[in-house]
Parts: sequence; C-alpha cells; structure tokens
Amino acid sequence: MEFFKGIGRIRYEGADSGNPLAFGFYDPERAVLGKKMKEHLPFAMAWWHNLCACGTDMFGRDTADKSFGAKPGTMEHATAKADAGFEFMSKTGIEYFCFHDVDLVPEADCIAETERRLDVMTDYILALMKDTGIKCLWGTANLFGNPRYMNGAGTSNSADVYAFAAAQIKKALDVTVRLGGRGYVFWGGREGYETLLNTDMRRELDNMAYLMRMAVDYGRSIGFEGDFYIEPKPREPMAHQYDFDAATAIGFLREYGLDKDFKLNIEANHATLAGHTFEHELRVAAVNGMLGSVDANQGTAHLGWDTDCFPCDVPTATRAMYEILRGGGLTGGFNFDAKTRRASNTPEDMFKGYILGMDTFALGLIKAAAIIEDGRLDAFVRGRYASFGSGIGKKITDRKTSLTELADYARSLGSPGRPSSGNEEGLEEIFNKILYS
Ligand code: XLS
Ligand code: NI
Ligand code: NI
Repeated sequence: MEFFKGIGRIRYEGADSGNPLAFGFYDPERAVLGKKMKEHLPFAMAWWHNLCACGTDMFGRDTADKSFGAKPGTMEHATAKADAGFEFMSKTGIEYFCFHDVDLVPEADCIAETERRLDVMTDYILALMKDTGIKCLWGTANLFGNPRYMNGAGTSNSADVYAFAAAQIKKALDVTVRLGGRGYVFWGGREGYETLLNTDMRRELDNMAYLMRMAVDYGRSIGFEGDFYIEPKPREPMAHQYDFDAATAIGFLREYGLDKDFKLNIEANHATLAGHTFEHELRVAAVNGMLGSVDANQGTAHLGWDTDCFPCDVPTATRAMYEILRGGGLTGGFNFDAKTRRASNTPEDMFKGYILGMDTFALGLIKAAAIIEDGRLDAFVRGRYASFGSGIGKKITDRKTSLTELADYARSLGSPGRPSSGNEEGLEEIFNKILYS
C-alpha cells in the first residue's frame, strides 16, 4: 500500500527549480572534497518525530493524522508506521533510521509482552531493510516517558525501576544489534534532579555509570561493535541534567572508564540550551576524540526549550560542517531529531521538513568545503600560534622548560609587547564572502 500518494521520489533539481518537492542543493552523487555528498551526509529519519508525533503540545492535542490507516496503539499500526517510514525514506533517499524501543511497538503492561512485540517488529523491519537497502543508524531505549521513570532511570531512587531500565536497555541493544545499528544512544532526559533536598548525587552518578558499564559489557558480549553515545542536554525535562554538555559528559565518561566505548551524539538544540553554539559542542567533542553522531535540528533562539525545528540556518550548518570535516567526520550520521511545526500538519509537510534539513546540510557541506579549500582561515590560525614554533615557544610546545626558565626569559624581555590581532571581523568577512558567493 502506498501511503504518500502523489509524492514521488524526491530528486535534485537545483535551486532554480520551482518544484517544492525537489532538492535545491542536496545532490547525493556530487563529489565534495573527493567524496560523494551522500557519504559525507549519512542522513537518518527519527522514527519518533516523523512517524509517531502528531503535533500535540502542552496546550493542545493532535493536529496531524499519523494513523496510516490503522488504529493507534495496535500492532497493525506499528507495522503501518514501519511501511510508511520505509516508503518515506525510499522517496527522500534517506538511508538510515533511528528509533526508541517504544517508537516501534505500543508498550504493553508487562515487559515480557513488550519484548515479544519488539521481536515481531524487528523481523518485520529486517525484511523492509532487506528490500530497500535502508540501514539502522542507532537505537535507544525510552527511559523517560513511562511514569515509572519520574525520578530517573539509571538515577532513580528505586532499585526496581533501575532493574526495569536495565531490562529495556538489554532488549533495545538486542534489537539494535539485530538491525545492524551503527550506534546505541543514551539520552538522559530524566537523569538529573529537581531539587538537591531529596537527591543523593554521588549515588545517582555512580549508579548511572554502572548501568552504562553493564550495557557496554552486555553489548560487546552479543557482538555489538559500534559506538555507544551519550547525548548531552542541560535540562528539560529535569531542572538539572547530569549530561549537561559535551565537556561534562566527557569528564563523566573518563571518570568511570567508559571513554573507550563511548562517543557523543551532539544535538544542535541541546547545545544552545546549554549556552553554547552547535559548533562549540562539536569542537569539544572532536578535540577529545569523541565526535560520534549528530542530532540535526535547530532551536528557536528566544525560546528556552527544545523546539526541535528542522535546520534551516545555513551559516550554522556551515560552521557545524566545518567542525565535522576538520574533525575527521562522524562515526555515526545526521539524525533529524526534528519535527514539523504543529501547524505544518500535512503529509507534504513531512517531506518539506526533510527536504529543508537535507538541503541546509548540503549547503553547509559545500560551503565548509569551500572554506577549507580556500585555506585562509586555516592559514590565519596557524600563523596566530606561530610563536610556539621556535625559541622559547618551541620549548613550551616540547614541554622542555620550567617556571624558572620562563620567569627568567620574561624578565629578560621586560614586556611581551602586544599579541597580534585576533582579526575576528576580517575572518567573518571571509566567511561571508565564501558563504554568499
Ligand atoms: C530529547 C532528545 C531525544 C533523544 C533520543 O531532547 O533529543 O529525542 O535524541 O532519546
Ligand atoms: Ni536528540
Ligand atoms: Ni532533543
């Protein structure tokens, strides 16, 4: 059965095409820096937003119909969603998907039944993957929606709830491995606290790390060779979340010896919620060898929450792609953790969201590659630190000096003079010239 009637395969037609259901910039076969665009940009569909979310917000109910001809909450609906999802991915040329366990099947009252349903759906999805060549980017367990997780999952005060979280992770890992997923994500939406007055922070951190340790051990024991990811976010839903930002998550992973098995999944909107930029978070991940995957979306600057808009900001996508290219690329991909606005409630809007996001990152890739090929930014940065290439600077670089020698050197100089200009305006001008020419 065809779900998106009247919408064919979305093709590259160029920016001048008047066709709203065509790519203006994403040209999968085009070579950029010696690699196909589609290889630079392994895009993924987020099962939850695209196939499950119907526009509900805090103040109003569904605006979009995602029943796909079946009754929501049934296994028929679960399979209809999968069929619609694979049709959607085939038509947009998206080669990967990401999922939470309970995006795939309706959760049952008992965990054994949920697991049985997951087994059925895994078989069903495997057949669709075989037919289409579409692959799984990453899987995860939803450890925040069910009321049992109101005090957290790995950081819950209840040992029984902790055990349920473990059961869900174990099964989500089984499913991810069966689907050949590249990664497995931990997003700690409820792993934090509302008030310190009821919180044993040390215990919660230790318990959360132990749950991740057990997940790594189990995953490796069943043949999972991909990366585990932490997806940092500072708050929402909890007032304070432990995986605040990239730097905090990296410190946590190192403290508990998890850094060999984990990388980061950086979400643009989470970066801005943490008071950073998307590119800042990517740089922190990259310089620490933790550049894993990306949740591609964007926030609404003046709102303080995770609005999960489809990315449309080309300068930001360019800065992000610059960081990713310079950081050696992702081990994961670009998951559109994004939803159409509440009022964009037609099937066509679903396609337009992905077209916008894919075109934005395609442009970002093209422009970031142009900046790299241009070379002026690189040359400036190299020149800016040139003082560390010779003389006393070389000694510092080689770690061959001491505080005493440096103090003697400083005294002999009298004054260091003024360091060279940072040239920020000049560099932004170069950035703009490349971006808009
Ligand atoms: C929520 C998160 C979530 C994760 C997966 O803010 O972005 O969607 O990506 O659990
Ligand atoms: Ni996300
Ligand atoms: Ni998010």
